[in-house]
Amino acid sequence: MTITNKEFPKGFLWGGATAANQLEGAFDQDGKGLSSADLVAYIPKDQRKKDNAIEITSDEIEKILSGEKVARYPKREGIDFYHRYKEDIALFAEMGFKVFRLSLNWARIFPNGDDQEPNEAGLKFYDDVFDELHKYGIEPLVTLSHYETPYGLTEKYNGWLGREVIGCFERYAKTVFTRYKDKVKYWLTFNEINMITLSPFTGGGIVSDRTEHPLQAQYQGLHHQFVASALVTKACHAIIPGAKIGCMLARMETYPNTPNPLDVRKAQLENQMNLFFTDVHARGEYPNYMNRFFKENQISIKKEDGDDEILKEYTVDYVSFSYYMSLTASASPEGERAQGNLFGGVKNPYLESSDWGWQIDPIGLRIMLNDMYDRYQKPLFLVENGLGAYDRVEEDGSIHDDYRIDYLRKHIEQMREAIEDGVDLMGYTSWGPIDLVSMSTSEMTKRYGFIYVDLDDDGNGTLKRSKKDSFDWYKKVIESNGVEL
Ligand code: BGP
Repeated sequence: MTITNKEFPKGFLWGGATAANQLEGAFDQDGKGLSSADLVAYIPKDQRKKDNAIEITSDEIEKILSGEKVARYPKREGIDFYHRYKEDIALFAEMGFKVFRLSLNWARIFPNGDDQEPNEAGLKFYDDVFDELHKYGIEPLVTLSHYETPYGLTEKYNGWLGREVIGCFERYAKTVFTRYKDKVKYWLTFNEINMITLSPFTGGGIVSDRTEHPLQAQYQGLHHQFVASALVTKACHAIIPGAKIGCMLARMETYPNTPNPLDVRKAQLENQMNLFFTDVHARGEYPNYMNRFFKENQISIKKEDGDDEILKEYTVDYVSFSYYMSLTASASPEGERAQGNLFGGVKNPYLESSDWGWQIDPIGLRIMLNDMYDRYQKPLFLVENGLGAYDRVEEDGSIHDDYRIDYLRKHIEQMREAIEDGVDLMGYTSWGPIDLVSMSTSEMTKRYGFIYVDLDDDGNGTLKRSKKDSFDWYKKVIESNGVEL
């Protein structure tokens, strides 16, 4: 424990972040329809093409839907939050959470995505979760779409490629704003909206082999998400006075490998390609630097009359992002590659990496926060950050995760520095406060939690929850409002 004597601003929102598809389980209970995440099967590491298991082909979909057993489906099972949310929320409350980030599983509420009426059982589940949170004074922070596009929309429209999906999303959002207007005041539209251009099925329910020009399809789907995000921002303000609604980006701060102007330019370009998504949300228009990319890749975005005005008028209240690591760009193809969560780059010799090759860079967080605040002049919210690691359970059941404490402490220190630099940071929700299924690997062994869940990669385990050392540490951090790190 480090004592800093420096408190975070009053009302700073400390907590943790999750997503329905990695947490809830109960994928087919109480009227829920299938979502994109439910189709993602577990592909053993040695059989994976890339370092992730989240894309899918038409053939694979057919096999899965015909009942052919591909492997197991960890995201369908989650960690059974659906039935254990009371126990889990009590543990979050014990840590003193001020806020809990969760997503609503769209297909739990509109099973096919485009149903005329919502599924009452789905709405009721989230009512119960919000009531439980409020019992302990925890504010929900709700993501409307976290890789959970209802599969029915893939069948009908190839996911977000279809403009019709904007209307379906609006209906869903208006339904939940109306239903939860007295229970939820912090909202996010799309989790890591840049995912649609990295993994279009996970990010937007788009099956690439059903498109003629996959890149064009990704950016067209993204345009529909931008318009939908702006329209629901408008609806949120109309339905819930005083609510705050933001966007969310997987932020990748990218450094040049050397002062060689070619490397500097490469890093600039990669940062632009990453910031493009928040630029549209926060500034309300497509930035000029994208024109060249669209031209060189024969991408032409089909817009309808009024789209530009909608983007301009309904910008977000705050900008949120995930930050796990930084990247380094080199104009020359040589050099040792660093691994990342769908992102690459060359290895930065000044940084250590996690067991999954993600380069750990707390100072990069300070740099990024300064840059983002400077760029947007809107409040920022760090809604995902953490260390995916292997945990060992000792014979007496204890788990000594000092490596996790070290990672989090260093990042929180840099957040404080950024606040002192003048950045307006609303809060911090570390990723996976309770162990959950990994997004990129569909495994359980990559753990982020303060709370351990007894479940392995093959789905064996009692699902019992237990506290790691980091549990008491984070409790103190929150209790002291960041003074005791
Ligand atoms: C983000 C996603 C999360 C999450 C996290 C950690 O990209 O928004 O859903 O899981 O990364 O990634 P992983 O689970 O692959 O370690």
